[in-house]
Amino acid sequence: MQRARDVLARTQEADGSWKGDYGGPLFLTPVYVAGLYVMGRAPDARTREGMLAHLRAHQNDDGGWGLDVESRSLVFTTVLNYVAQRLMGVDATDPDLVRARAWFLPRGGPLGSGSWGKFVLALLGLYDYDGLTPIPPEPWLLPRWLPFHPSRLWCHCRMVYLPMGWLYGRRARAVETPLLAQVRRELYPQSYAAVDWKEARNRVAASDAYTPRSGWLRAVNRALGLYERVHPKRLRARALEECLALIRGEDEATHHLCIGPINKVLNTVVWHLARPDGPEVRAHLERLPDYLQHSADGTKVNGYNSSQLWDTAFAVQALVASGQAAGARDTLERAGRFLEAEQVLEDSHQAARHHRHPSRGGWPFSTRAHGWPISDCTAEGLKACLLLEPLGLNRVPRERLAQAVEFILSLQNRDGGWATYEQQRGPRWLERFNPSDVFAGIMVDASYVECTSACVQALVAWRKARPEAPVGRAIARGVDFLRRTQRPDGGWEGSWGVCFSYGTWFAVTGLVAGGLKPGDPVLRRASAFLKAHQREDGSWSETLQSCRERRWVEGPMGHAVTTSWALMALAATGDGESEAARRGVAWLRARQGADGRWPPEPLAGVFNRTCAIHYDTYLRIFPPWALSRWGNLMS
Ligand code: LAN
Repeated sequence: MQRARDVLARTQEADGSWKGDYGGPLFLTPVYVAGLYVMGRAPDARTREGMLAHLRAHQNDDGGWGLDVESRSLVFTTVLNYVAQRLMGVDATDPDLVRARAWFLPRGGPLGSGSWGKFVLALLGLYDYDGLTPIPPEPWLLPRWLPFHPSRLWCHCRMVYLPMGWLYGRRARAVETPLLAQVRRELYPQSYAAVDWKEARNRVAASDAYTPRSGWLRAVNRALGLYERVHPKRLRARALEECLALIRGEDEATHHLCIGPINKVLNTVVWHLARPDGPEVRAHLERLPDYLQHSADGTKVNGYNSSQLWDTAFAVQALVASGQAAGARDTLERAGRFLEAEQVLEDSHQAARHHRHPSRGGWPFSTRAHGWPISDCTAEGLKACLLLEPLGLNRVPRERLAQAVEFILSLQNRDGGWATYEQQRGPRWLERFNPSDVFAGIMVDASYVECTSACVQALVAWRKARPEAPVGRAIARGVDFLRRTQRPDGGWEGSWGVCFSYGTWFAVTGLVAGGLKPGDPVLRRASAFLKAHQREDGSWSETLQSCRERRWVEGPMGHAVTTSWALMALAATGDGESEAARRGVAWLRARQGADGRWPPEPLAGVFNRTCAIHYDTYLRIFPPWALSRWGNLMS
């Protein structure tokens, strides 16, 4: 544990945070390259070399690219990464690109791609807008009370479809170049002129169809197709204006970072077309490099501008849990400063006009500048500050801690749980209209086990520090949500980590914080669930396939992060002294290297059930945290 703590201390940034690679997805880099190309730009030489190396490193044996670095090939990412490499100057005769073509051509090329791929290609003029299911901007003009008003979509989804609507409404398209003309000839199994675009709208290769298009969605698409033929010009102009105003709102609230890498690129392209060389474009270009990550496996576009706040809050908790905070005072002091510096202090400008929830008091996943605070990031930030308080290392003033609590309370859903950035706004049936093909659960921000547990834990910690705080009812409702979501097998499904081990760790920790005692049937079932999935060698192992198939799927090896989650959950249920826990701890200890680190293993993060994402600090945070939980129980 001492060596593990030293590793954490050594890898802290000067600003007190932990900052690392947040890669994994393989659809972000090509969108970035395509966006630059539409603007007549290209990555600088170092970035270009790094990106090419990254794509080479992650091409699958069959010649394609997966949705992320670990998954099987999709047409979506294979075609986009092929195009990105061509745009960065790789020749069509390059053997790896020849292999890629051999993979995607029999699957229809762009015609088989998931819908976002088709959109990006349309932007480049490599796919006809007639072949897209319509994404008109007009829904933004509908009355807000409608259950399907776009402001009710999950913020990540609506912030991607917002610039898409503007670009679609304008049929925005890159200036044609000889290179684009040539690439267009390479992409299709038949001649471009012979493509039946209407038919192409409904086509998607089996590899890309994770979320099937429902009858409901197909009906809406048909209706929108008819609307597109008759849409009034004046209405379109007004809708485009509304979209542009909302895009400006997003840019300003996020200091031009935008909520994520996709709308970051699309918004930049929007401004390039709306006001070429204007101040908006300049402001955007300055913030583009924030998303770039140069790593051992090349250069990639990160999934977020960073995961700093999240990692720092966890690092603090792991260090304090180890019971020897004294030895890590400097590290914790710096972390405390970082937490202080990144809390959001004000609501964004005209929040309601821009469909934004008030943000004062919240913590984002990354940095204050990002401007989108999240329920569980706020909860973990608050928990960390409250742990630092008795050590004299908390820097956040009382009233700002109270604002964090207010922020958390303002996000609780009617079902007692917490979603991510907002209260649930849309009905669950909106999921039937998910048009993305490759992702699940992108339409509605509904309650999650992880967010709910984190908020319950934070409120409990707050009540311990300030016994007069009126948070009892919120806690009780959260606990009730956690109870209700336990599956018959005793586990909980996680959404943002792989998968049942993550969900169960959160659920159990929240329930115990909320007052459940060892011996409670809920905890006994959870413990039995975990024990049933322990491997011969004492470890636990879960892969991304767990999230996709919604049942526990093991990999060939034990994973230190999965084992840590399982061990922490077991300890919380009261089974920390069981034989199962002993064997798990022994495995985890034996796996630590002489340098204090745990060796690399498959990605432990996930989103929207299908895409893996890398959390750089998890292998440094969770194993020592788990070991110390166990150590404390034993002493
Ligand atoms: C994240 C990153 C952080 C993550 C946690 C805080 C860990 C989680 O507990 C709540 C959900 C959240 C905020 C989250 C949601 C989905 C994100 C934003 C991501 C996994 C990072 C990238 C991903 C985003 C959706 C990627 C772009 C793709 C789309 C489908 C829009």
